[in-house]
Amino acid sequence: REYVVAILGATGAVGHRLLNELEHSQIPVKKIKLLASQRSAGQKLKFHQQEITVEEAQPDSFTGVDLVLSSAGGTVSQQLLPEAVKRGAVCVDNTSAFRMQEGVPLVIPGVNDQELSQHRGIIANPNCSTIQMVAALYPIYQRWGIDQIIVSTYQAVSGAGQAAWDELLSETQARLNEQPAKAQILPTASDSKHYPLAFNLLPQIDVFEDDGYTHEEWKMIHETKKILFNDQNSDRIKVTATCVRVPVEVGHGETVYFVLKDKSATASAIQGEVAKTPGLVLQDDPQKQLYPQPLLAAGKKATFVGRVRADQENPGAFHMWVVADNLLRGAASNTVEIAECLVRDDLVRVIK
Ligand code: A2P
Ligand code: 11C
Repeated sequence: REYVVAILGATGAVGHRLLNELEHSQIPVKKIKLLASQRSAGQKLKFHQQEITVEEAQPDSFTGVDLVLSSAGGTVSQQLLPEAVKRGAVCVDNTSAFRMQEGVPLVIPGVNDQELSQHRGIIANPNCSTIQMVAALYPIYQRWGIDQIIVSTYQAVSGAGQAAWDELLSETQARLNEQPAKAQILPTASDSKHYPLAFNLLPQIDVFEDDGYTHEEWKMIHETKKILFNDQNSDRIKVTATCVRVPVEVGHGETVYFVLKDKSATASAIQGEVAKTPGLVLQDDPQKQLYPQPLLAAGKKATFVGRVRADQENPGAFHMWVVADNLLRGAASNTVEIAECLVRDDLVRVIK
Protein backbone atom coordinates (compact mmCIF):
# COMPACT_ATOMS: atom_id res chain seq x y z
CA ARG A 1 0.00 0.00 0.00
CA GLU A 2 1.17 3.52 -0.80
CA TYR A 3 0.02 6.57 1.14
CA VAL A 4 -1.04 10.11 0.42
CA VAL A 5 0.73 12.13 3.11
CA ALA A 6 0.11 15.74 4.16
CA ILE A 7 2.52 17.83 6.23
CA LEU A 8 0.66 20.55 8.10
CA GLY A 9 3.06 23.37 9.04
CA ALA A 10 5.52 22.31 6.33
CA THR A 11 7.27 25.70 6.28
CA GLY A 12 8.13 25.75 10.00
CA ALA A 13 11.29 24.71 11.87
CA VAL A 14 9.86 21.25 12.58
CA GLY A 15 7.99 21.11 9.25
CA HIS A 16 11.23 21.26 7.24
CA ARG A 17 12.62 18.38 9.24
CA LEU A 18 9.39 16.38 8.88
CA LEU A 19 9.79 16.61 5.13
CA ASN A 20 13.39 15.42 5.29
CA GLU A 21 12.65 12.60 7.76
CA LEU A 22 9.74 11.42 5.62
CA GLU A 23 11.98 11.39 2.55
CA HIS A 24 14.38 9.06 4.36
CA SER A 25 11.70 6.91 6.01
CA GLN A 26 10.27 3.45 5.34
CA ILE A 27 6.91 4.99 4.40
CA PRO A 28 5.84 4.42 0.78
CA VAL A 29 4.57 7.85 -0.29
CA LYS A 30 2.24 7.98 -3.28
CA LYS A 31 1.71 11.73 -3.09
CA ILE A 32 2.70 14.52 -0.71
CA LYS A 33 0.76 17.67 0.17
CA LEU A 34 2.47 20.57 1.90
CA LEU A 35 0.17 22.77 3.95
CA ALA A 36 0.82 26.00 5.85
CA SER A 37 -0.83 29.37 6.39
CA GLN A 38 -2.02 31.66 3.63
CA ARG A 39 1.28 33.56 4.00
CA SER A 40 3.25 30.68 2.50
CA ALA A 41 0.82 29.51 -0.17
CA GLY A 42 2.65 29.29 -3.49
CA GLN A 43 6.10 28.74 -1.91
CA LYS A 44 7.92 25.69 -3.30
CA LEU A 45 9.72 23.00 -1.27
CA LYS A 46 11.54 19.90 -2.50
CA PHE A 47 10.58 16.28 -1.82
CA HIS A 48 12.76 13.65 -3.55
CA GLN A 49 14.07 16.28 -6.03
CA GLN A 50 10.51 17.23 -6.96
CA GLU A 51 9.23 20.76 -6.37
CA ILE A 52 5.99 20.78 -4.42
CA THR A 53 3.88 23.91 -4.04
CA VAL A 54 2.76 24.81 -0.51
CA GLU A 55 -1.01 25.22 -0.18
CA GLU A 56 -3.06 27.08 2.41
CA ALA A 57 -4.43 24.53 4.90
CA GLN A 58 -8.21 24.24 4.89
CA PRO A 59 -10.59 21.45 5.91
CA ASP A 60 -10.91 20.24 2.31
CA SER A 61 -7.14 20.03 1.94
CA PHE A 62 -7.44 16.64 3.67
CA THR A 63 -9.80 15.00 1.20
CA GLY A 64 -8.05 11.88 -0.11
CA VAL A 65 -5.20 12.14 2.45
CA ASP A 66 -4.28 8.94 4.36
CA LEU A 67 -1.75 10.29 6.82
CA VAL A 68 -1.21 13.78 8.29
CA LEU A 69 1.99 14.82 10.05
CA SER A 70 1.23 18.06 11.81
CA SER A 71 3.28 20.78 13.48
CA ALA A 72 1.53 24.11 12.95
CA GLY A 73 0.72 24.96 16.58
CA GLY A 74 -2.02 23.78 18.93
CA THR A 75 -4.79 26.08 17.71
CA VAL A 76 -4.37 24.99 14.09
CA SER A 77 -4.33 21.32 15.14
CA GLN A 78 -7.48 21.80 17.19
CA GLN A 79 -9.26 23.37 14.21
CA LEU A 80 -8.03 21.16 11.41
CA LEU A 81 -7.21 17.67 12.67
CA PRO A 82 -10.82 16.70 13.52
CA GLU A 83 -11.66 17.79 9.95
CA ALA A 84 -8.89 15.55 8.60
CA VAL A 85 -10.13 12.59 10.67
CA LYS A 86 -13.68 13.21 9.44
CA ARG A 87 -12.30 12.82 5.92
CA GLY A 88 -10.65 9.49 6.79
CA ALA A 89 -7.07 10.56 7.56
CA VAL A 90 -4.94 9.39 10.49
CA CYS A 91 -3.02 12.27 12.12
CA VAL A 92 0.24 12.27 14.05
CA ASP A 93 0.21 15.59 15.88
CA ASN A 94 3.31 17.27 17.20
CA THR A 95 1.42 19.90 19.23
CA SER A 96 -0.01 19.77 22.74
CA ALA A 97 -3.63 20.08 21.50
CA PHE A 98 -4.72 16.48 22.10
CA ARG A 99 -1.94 14.95 24.20
CA MET A 100 -3.80 14.61 27.47
CA GLN A 101 -7.16 13.68 25.93
CA GLU A 102 -8.43 10.27 26.93
CA GLY A 103 -8.22 7.80 24.06
CA VAL A 104 -5.41 9.72 22.34
CA PRO A 105 -2.21 7.66 22.44
CA LEU A 106 0.85 9.70 23.50
CA VAL A 107 3.67 7.72 22.00
CA ILE A 108 7.43 7.32 22.02
CA PRO A 109 8.32 4.41 19.71
CA GLY A 110 10.37 1.89 21.65
CA VAL A 111 8.66 2.90 24.91
CA ASN A 112 4.91 2.55 24.35
CA ASP A 113 4.13 2.02 20.66
CA GLN A 114 1.77 -0.78 21.71
CA GLU A 115 -0.70 2.06 22.52
CA LEU A 116 -1.03 2.84 18.81
CA SER A 117 -3.50 0.02 18.20
CA GLN A 118 -6.03 1.96 20.34
CA HIS A 119 -5.99 5.13 18.22
CA ARG A 120 -9.16 6.76 16.94
CA GLY A 121 -7.60 8.95 14.28
CA ILE A 122 -5.26 11.22 16.27
CA ILE A 123 -1.97 10.17 17.83
CA ALA A 124 0.01 12.70 19.85
CA ASN A 125 3.75 13.21 19.79
CA PRO A 126 4.94 14.20 23.29
CA ASN A 127 6.70 17.48 24.08
CA CYS A 128 10.37 17.45 23.05
CA SER A 129 11.73 17.81 26.57
CA THR A 130 9.52 14.93 27.75
CA ILE A 131 10.58 12.61 24.91
CA GLN A 132 14.33 12.76 25.56
CA MET A 133 13.92 12.40 29.33
CA VAL A 134 11.54 9.44 29.16
CA ALA A 135 13.56 7.76 26.37
CA ALA A 136 16.71 7.95 28.53
CA LEU A 137 14.97 6.82 31.71
CA TYR A 138 12.92 3.99 30.20
CA PRO A 139 15.50 1.16 30.31
CA ILE A 140 16.44 2.23 33.85
CA TYR A 141 12.77 2.31 34.87
CA GLN A 142 12.19 -1.16 33.42
CA ARG A 143 15.09 -2.73 35.31
CA TRP A 144 15.00 -0.99 38.70
CA GLY A 145 11.71 0.95 38.92
CA ILE A 146 11.60 4.71 39.65
CA ASP A 147 10.08 6.46 42.69
CA GLN A 148 10.92 10.04 41.82
CA ILE A 149 12.28 12.24 39.02
CA ILE A 150 13.58 15.80 39.50
CA VAL A 151 14.51 17.41 36.19
CA SER A 152 15.96 20.79 35.23
CA THR A 153 16.05 21.69 31.56
CA TYR A 154 18.30 23.89 29.43
CA GLN A 155 16.15 24.33 26.33
CA ALA A 156 17.22 25.60 22.93
CA VAL A 157 15.41 28.54 21.34
CA SER A 158 14.32 26.54 18.26
CA GLY A 159 11.77 24.83 20.53
CA ALA A 160 9.87 28.11 20.51
CA GLY A 161 9.66 28.14 16.69
CA GLN A 162 11.44 29.79 13.79
CA ALA A 163 10.47 33.37 14.70
CA ALA A 164 11.92 33.03 18.23
CA TRP A 165 15.07 31.48 16.79
CA ASP A 166 15.44 34.47 14.42
CA GLU A 167 14.88 36.80 17.39
CA LEU A 168 17.84 35.27 19.29
CA LEU A 169 20.11 35.65 16.26
CA SER A 170 19.19 39.31 15.75
CA GLU A 171 19.56 40.08 19.48
CA THR A 172 23.01 38.46 19.44
CA GLN A 173 24.02 40.47 16.38
CA ALA A 174 22.66 43.65 17.99
CA ARG A 175 24.70 43.02 21.15
CA LEU A 176 27.88 42.47 19.13
CA ASN A 177 27.17 45.75 17.31
CA GLU A 178 26.59 47.42 20.70
CA GLN A 179 22.97 48.08 19.75
CA PRO A 180 20.01 47.50 22.14
CA ALA A 181 18.28 44.11 21.92
CA LYS A 182 14.59 44.22 20.99
CA ALA A 183 12.61 41.29 22.39
CA GLN A 184 9.08 40.79 21.06
CA ILE A 185 8.50 37.05 21.32
CA LEU A 186 10.43 35.32 24.08
CA PRO A 187 9.86 33.97 26.65
CA THR A 188 6.54 33.32 24.94
CA ALA A 189 4.51 35.33 22.43
CA SER A 190 1.31 34.74 24.41
CA ASP A 191 2.50 36.47 27.60
CA SER A 192 2.64 40.23 28.12
CA LYS A 193 6.34 40.86 28.87
CA HIS A 194 9.24 40.01 26.59
CA TYR A 195 12.91 39.70 27.52
CA PRO A 196 16.06 39.19 25.46
CA LEU A 197 17.53 35.68 25.47
CA ALA A 198 20.91 36.61 23.99
CA PHE A 199 23.56 36.38 26.75
CA ASN A 200 20.72 35.64 29.19
CA LEU A 201 18.65 32.79 30.71
CA LEU A 202 14.86 32.79 30.93
CA PRO A 203 13.25 30.60 33.60
CA GLN A 204 9.91 30.68 31.77
CA ILE A 205 8.89 28.40 28.91
CA ASP A 206 5.24 28.84 27.94
CA VAL A 207 2.77 30.55 30.30
CA PHE A 208 2.46 30.21 34.06
CA GLU A 209 -0.14 27.97 35.70
CA ASP A 210 -1.89 29.04 38.92
CA ASP A 211 0.42 26.86 41.02
CA GLY A 212 3.55 28.77 39.91
CA TYR A 213 4.78 26.09 37.50
CA THR A 214 5.03 26.95 33.81
CA HIS A 215 2.98 25.02 31.30
CA GLU A 216 6.19 23.44 29.94
CA GLU A 217 6.92 22.11 33.45
CA TRP A 218 3.32 20.88 33.71
CA LYS A 219 3.74 19.00 30.43
CA MET A 220 6.91 17.26 31.56
CA ILE A 221 5.18 16.11 34.74
CA HIS A 222 1.87 14.93 33.30
CA GLU A 223 3.03 13.63 29.93
CA THR A 224 5.66 11.46 31.66
CA LYS A 225 2.96 9.89 33.82
CA LYS A 226 0.64 9.29 30.87
CA ILE A 227 3.40 7.69 28.78
CA LEU A 228 4.63 5.42 31.56
CA PHE A 229 1.29 4.49 33.06
CA ASN A 230 -1.37 5.50 30.52
CA ASP A 231 -3.04 7.48 33.29
CA GLN A 232 -3.42 4.42 35.52
CA ASN A 233 -2.01 4.85 39.02
CA SER A 234 -0.19 7.95 37.87
CA ASP A 235 0.74 8.69 41.46
CA ARG A 236 3.15 5.76 41.34
CA ILE A 237 5.92 8.11 40.27
CA LYS A 238 6.75 11.58 41.59
CA VAL A 239 7.90 14.02 38.89
CA THR A 240 8.88 17.67 39.27
CA ALA A 241 10.51 20.01 36.75
CA THR A 242 12.14 23.40 36.26
CA CYS A 243 12.38 24.49 32.62
CA VAL A 244 14.81 27.15 31.47
CA ARG A 245 15.37 28.66 28.02
CA VAL A 246 19.05 29.07 27.14
CA PRO A 247 20.67 30.89 24.20
CA VAL A 248 21.40 27.68 22.29
CA GLU A 249 20.04 27.20 18.77
CA VAL A 250 19.29 23.47 18.64
CA GLY A 251 19.49 20.73 21.30
CA HIS A 252 17.83 20.62 24.69
CA GLY A 253 19.95 19.63 27.73
CA GLU A 254 18.48 18.16 30.92
CA THR A 255 19.90 17.32 34.29
CA VAL A 256 17.81 14.38 35.45
CA TYR A 257 17.93 13.31 39.10
CA PHE A 258 16.09 10.04 39.77
CA VAL A 259 15.44 7.88 42.80
CA LEU A 260 15.15 4.17 42.06
CA LYS A 261 12.86 1.69 43.80
CA ASP A 262 15.50 -1.03 43.72
CA LYS A 263 18.49 0.34 45.63
CA SER A 264 20.95 -2.22 44.23
CA ALA A 265 21.66 -0.25 41.01
CA THR A 266 25.12 1.17 40.38
CA ALA A 267 26.20 3.96 38.03
CA SER A 268 28.08 1.48 35.85
CA ALA A 269 25.04 -0.85 35.60
CA ILE A 270 22.92 2.17 34.57
CA GLN A 271 25.53 3.12 31.95
CA GLY A 272 25.40 -0.48 30.70
CA GLU A 273 21.59 -0.37 30.28
CA VAL A 274 21.80 2.96 28.44
CA ALA A 275 24.61 1.72 26.16
CA LYS A 276 22.66 -1.29 24.99
CA THR A 277 19.35 0.50 24.36
CA PRO A 278 18.65 1.30 20.68
CA GLY A 279 18.25 5.05 20.14
CA LEU A 280 20.35 5.97 23.19
CA VAL A 281 24.05 6.82 22.93
CA LEU A 282 26.22 6.77 26.05
CA GLN A 283 28.85 9.54 26.03
CA ASP A 284 30.26 9.24 29.50
CA ASP A 285 33.98 9.30 30.17
CA PRO A 286 35.10 12.05 32.56
CA GLN A 287 38.77 11.03 32.07
CA LYS A 288 38.43 11.96 28.42
CA GLN A 289 36.04 14.88 29.03
CA LEU A 290 33.40 12.99 27.05
CA TYR A 291 29.82 14.14 27.68
CA PRO A 292 26.79 15.10 25.58
CA GLN A 293 26.56 18.64 24.20
CA PRO A 294 23.89 20.38 22.08
CA LEU A 295 26.39 21.21 19.32
CA LEU A 296 27.29 17.51 19.03
CA ALA A 297 23.66 16.31 19.18
CA ALA A 298 22.22 18.76 16.63
CA GLY A 299 21.27 17.03 13.39
CA LYS A 300 21.21 13.57 15.02
CA LYS A 301 18.23 11.38 15.86
CA ALA A 302 19.64 9.73 19.00
CA THR A 303 19.31 10.71 22.66
CA PHE A 304 22.73 11.26 24.25
CA VAL A 305 23.38 10.38 27.90
CA GLY A 306 26.37 11.16 30.12
CA ARG A 307 27.54 12.30 33.57
CA VAL A 308 25.82 9.28 35.15
CA ARG A 309 26.74 9.29 38.83
CA ALA A 310 25.37 8.24 42.18
CA ASP A 311 24.17 10.73 44.77
CA GLN A 312 26.76 9.97 47.47
CA GLU A 313 24.32 10.74 50.30
CA ASN A 314 21.11 9.20 49.06
CA PRO A 315 21.26 5.44 48.26
CA GLY A 316 19.46 4.50 45.03
CA ALA A 317 19.52 8.08 43.69
CA PHE A 318 21.46 9.14 40.59
CA HIS A 319 22.13 12.11 38.32
CA MET A 320 22.50 12.09 34.57
CA TRP A 321 22.79 14.62 31.75
CA VAL A 322 20.62 14.06 28.70
CA VAL A 323 20.89 15.95 25.39
CA ALA A 324 18.94 15.56 22.14
CA ASP A 325 18.10 17.52 19.02
CA ASN A 326 14.69 18.94 20.02
CA LEU A 327 13.59 19.37 16.39
CA LEU A 328 14.52 15.79 15.43
CA ARG A 329 14.47 13.43 18.41
CA GLY A 330 11.96 15.65 20.20
CA ALA A 331 9.72 16.28 17.19
CA ALA A 332 10.19 15.31 13.52
CA SER A 333 11.98 11.94 14.01
CA ASN A 334 9.58 10.84 16.73
CA THR A 335 6.58 11.85 14.58
CA VAL A 336 7.88 9.98 11.53
CA GLU A 337 8.83 6.95 13.67
CA ILE A 338 5.23 6.87 14.95
CA ALA A 339 4.01 6.99 11.34
CA GLU A 340 6.40 4.13 10.47
CA CYS A 341 4.93 2.04 13.30
CA LEU A 342 1.39 2.80 12.00
CA VAL A 343 2.41 1.67 8.51
CA ARG A 344 4.21 -1.43 9.85
CA ASP A 345 1.14 -2.50 11.85
CA ASP A 346 -1.39 -1.54 9.15
CA LEU A 347 -2.94 1.08 11.43
CA VAL A 348 -3.31 3.90 8.90
CA ARG A 349 -7.08 3.65 9.08
CA VAL A 350 -9.50 5.20 11.52
CA ILE A 351 -10.54 2.62 14.09
CA LYS A 352 -14.00 3.32 15.50
P1 A2P B 1 3.63 29.84 7.80
O1 A2P B 1 5.08 29.63 7.47
O2 A2P B 1 2.80 30.04 6.57
O3 A2P B 1 3.36 30.85 8.87
P2 A2P B 1 7.19 27.33 13.58
O4 A2P B 1 6.88 26.27 14.59
O5 A2P B 1 8.59 27.26 13.08
O6 A2P B 1 6.80 28.70 14.06
O7 A2P B 1 6.23 27.02 12.32
C1 A2P B 1 4.84 27.03 12.37
C2 A2P B 1 4.24 26.38 11.13
O8 A2P B 1 2.81 26.43 11.26
C3 A2P B 1 4.56 27.10 9.83
O9 A2P B 1 4.64 26.19 8.77
C4 A2P B 1 3.35 28.01 9.67
O10 A2P B 1 3.09 28.41 8.34
C5 A2P B 1 2.25 27.07 10.13
N1 A2P B 1 1.03 27.80 10.45
C6 A2P B 1 0.89 28.87 11.28
N2 A2P B 1 -0.41 29.29 11.31
C7 A2P B 1 -1.09 28.47 10.47
C8 A2P B 1 -2.45 28.38 10.05
N3 A2P B 1 -3.37 29.23 10.51
N4 A2P B 1 -2.80 27.41 9.17
C9 A2P B 1 -1.86 26.55 8.70
N5 A2P B 1 -0.56 26.58 9.06
C10 A2P B 1 -0.18 27.53 9.92
C1 11C C 1 9.96 24.38 23.76
N1 11C C 1 9.20 22.18 24.39
O1 11C C 1 11.13 24.00 23.75
C2 11C C 1 8.83 23.40 23.74
C3 11C C 1 8.41 23.24 22.32
O2 11C C 1 4.32 21.16 23.39
O3 11C C 1 5.19 20.59 21.49
C4 11C C 1 7.37 22.16 22.09
C5 11C C 1 6.00 22.55 22.54
C6 11C C 1 5.11 21.35 22.46
O4 11C C 1 9.66 25.56 23.76
